[in-house]
Amino acid sequence: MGFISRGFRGKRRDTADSGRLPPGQYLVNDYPVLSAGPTPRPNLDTWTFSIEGEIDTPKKWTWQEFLALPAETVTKDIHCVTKWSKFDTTWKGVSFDTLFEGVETAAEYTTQFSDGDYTTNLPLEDLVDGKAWIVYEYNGEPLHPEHGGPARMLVPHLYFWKSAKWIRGVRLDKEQQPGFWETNGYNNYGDPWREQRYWGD
Ligand SMILES: Nc1nc2c(c(=O)[nH]1)N[C@H]1C(S)=C(S)[C@@H](COP(=O)(O)O)O[C@H]1N2
Ligand SMILES: [Mo]
Repeated sequence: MGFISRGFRGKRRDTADSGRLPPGQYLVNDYPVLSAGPTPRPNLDTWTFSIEGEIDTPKKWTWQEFLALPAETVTKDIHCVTKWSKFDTTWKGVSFDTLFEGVETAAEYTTQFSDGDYTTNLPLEDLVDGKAWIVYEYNGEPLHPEHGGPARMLVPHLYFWKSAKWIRGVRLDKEQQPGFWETNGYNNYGDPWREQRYWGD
């Protein structure tokens, strides 16, 4: 290992944006849809977002309460494990730092759960310090149902399967609980810069 010479790295940096594209990925301009099942259409009158599990008093917001939380607009590159990447996607939503304000927990892990039974797991530290959001607008428009509307996760520093669509909550876990793709052979962590696509990568 460690066979990447300075010359090789220098050459790659000459290519426009090469430093932005993780290994093995290619750029797309359109916005592919990747869903493991049908598109859920939750009723916003009964929709809630919760934080539960290892927390003394679970937190829960209705859709109206969620929209009233301080929101941010962020522009990020996203990377799907099926090898497409898309640069400069713009989203509006609430950061996990805002959602976790005042939360005390002994948990170091989390599981995100969604309408349609999709789950994905992440270390708690990957959700905080400006790394993750629950977003409800894409390019200034309400998030399309196929892309996870009414609200989805955005965790752009990991492969995009870690960004659960149709998110309904986060469970704080003491132990890691592999989610839907993680129990189907995909990597437990999913760092695109280390090409952690499959279990064992
Ligand atoms: N609930 C749910 N979230 C999901 C998925 C899914 O099948 N169900 N697919 C994941 C995968 S593999 C990717 S690449 C992105 C795709 O998001 P998009 O359809 O908006 O491109 O959503 C992720 N989140
Ligand atoms: Mo994906």
